[in-house]
Amino acid sequence: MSSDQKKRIAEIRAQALDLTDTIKTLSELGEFRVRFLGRKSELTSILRSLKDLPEEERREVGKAANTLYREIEEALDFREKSLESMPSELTLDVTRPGIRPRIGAAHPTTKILESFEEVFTSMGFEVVEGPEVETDYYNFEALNIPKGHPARDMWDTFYLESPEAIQDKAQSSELRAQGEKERLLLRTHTSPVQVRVMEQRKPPIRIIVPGRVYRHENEDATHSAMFYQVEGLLVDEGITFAHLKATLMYAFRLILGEDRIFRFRPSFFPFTEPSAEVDVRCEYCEGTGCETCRGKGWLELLGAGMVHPNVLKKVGYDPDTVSGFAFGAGPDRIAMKKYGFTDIRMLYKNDLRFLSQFI
Ligand code: FA5
Repeated sequence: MSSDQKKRIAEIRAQALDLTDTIKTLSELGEFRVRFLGRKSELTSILRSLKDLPEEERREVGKAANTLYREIEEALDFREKSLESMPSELTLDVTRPGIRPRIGAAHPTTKILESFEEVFTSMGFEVVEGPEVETDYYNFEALNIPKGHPARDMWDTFYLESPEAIQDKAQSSELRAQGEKERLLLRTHTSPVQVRVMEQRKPPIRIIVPGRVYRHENEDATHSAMFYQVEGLLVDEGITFAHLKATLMYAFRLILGEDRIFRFRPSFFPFTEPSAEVDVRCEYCEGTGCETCRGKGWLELLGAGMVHPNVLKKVGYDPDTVSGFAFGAGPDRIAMKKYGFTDIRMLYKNDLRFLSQFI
C-alpha cells in the first residue's frame, strides 16, 4: 500500500511540475490548481486517507504528499506572478476583449480621381498618363505659349536646368534654341499630355489624364505647390462648345452632387479659344461671400475651352476638318467642396485624424 502510494505521489509530482511551465493564461492556471490541489484531486484524497494507514506509513506517505502539495503550490504561485508581469499581448487569453484592427481609408483626392475615372470611362474616355518631368516644348511651346509670351507668368515654374547651363552647352544659336525647347521642368499642368497623345494618334480622341503638377506658388488655403489635375481632351469632327458644356455639367453633377450650382465664366488660355473657367457656388453662403470662400461666393474648379487651331496644326491636324474641347480640373479643390473642408493644405499634412474620416 505504502509503496503504491509513494509511486503515485512520484507520478503526480512529475506530471504537475512538468506542466506548470506550459500554463499560458490565468484562467488555465485556476483550472490547473483545482485539478491538482482541489478537494477532488488525487493528492487531496491521498492526504485524506492517511488516517487509515498504519502509524509508520502514515508518517512517510504524509510527509511526501504534504511536500508535493507545497511544491505544486509554490510552482503555481511562481507561474501566476510571471503571467501577471508578462505584457498582455504575449498572453493568449481568449476571454480578453479583442483589439479592433485599423481600417485604411482612401485619400480624399484619390476618391475624387476615382470618381473622375468612373464617370469619364462610362462616357467612352480612356485614362492615360504622362511624365511629370517635362520639356519646355510640351509644357509651353506646343500649347501656343512661345518663349517670352506673357501667359508664361500664369504658371510659376520649377525649372530643373538653369538657362546658363543650356547656354553653356550650346555652341550655336540654333543649338541654343533647340536646348531651350528641351529644357527640363516640372510640369505646371497636365495639358502637355494633350500634345503627346495627339502627336501619336489620329482623331477621334477621348482621353482624361489624372496626375500631379507643380508650381512655385505661395501656399494658402486654396493653393498648394504640388497638387493634382485631371486633363480632359475630346477631338473629333463637329465638336462644339455645347459638347464641352454638356459633358462637364453631366460629369460634375455626378461627382459633386445634383444640387450643386455651377457657372461658366469667360477666361483666357493660350491653348483654347474660346476659353472658360467653371466655378461651383459656395454652399455655406450660397454665393454672397463668406470666410470659407474668402468673400468670393464661388470656388474655381477648372479651366476649359475649344482646342486652339494653332495647337491642332502643331500636331498635324487640320483645324478645318476636326475640332475639340479640353479642360483641366483641380481634384484637390473638388475634394474640398465635396467633403466640406476649408484648407487644401490638410490634404498634404498626413494627419491621420483628418484622413481617417474619409472611409
Ligand atoms: C490650367 O492649368 C490649364 N492647363 C487648364 C486647362 C486645360 C484650360 C485645358 C483649358 C484647357 P489653371 O492654372 O487655371 O489652368 O488650373 C486649373 C485648375 O487647377 C484650377 O481651376 C484649380 O482647380 C486647380 N489649381 C490651380 N492652381 C492650383 C493650386 N495652386 N493648388 C490647387 N489647385 C490648383
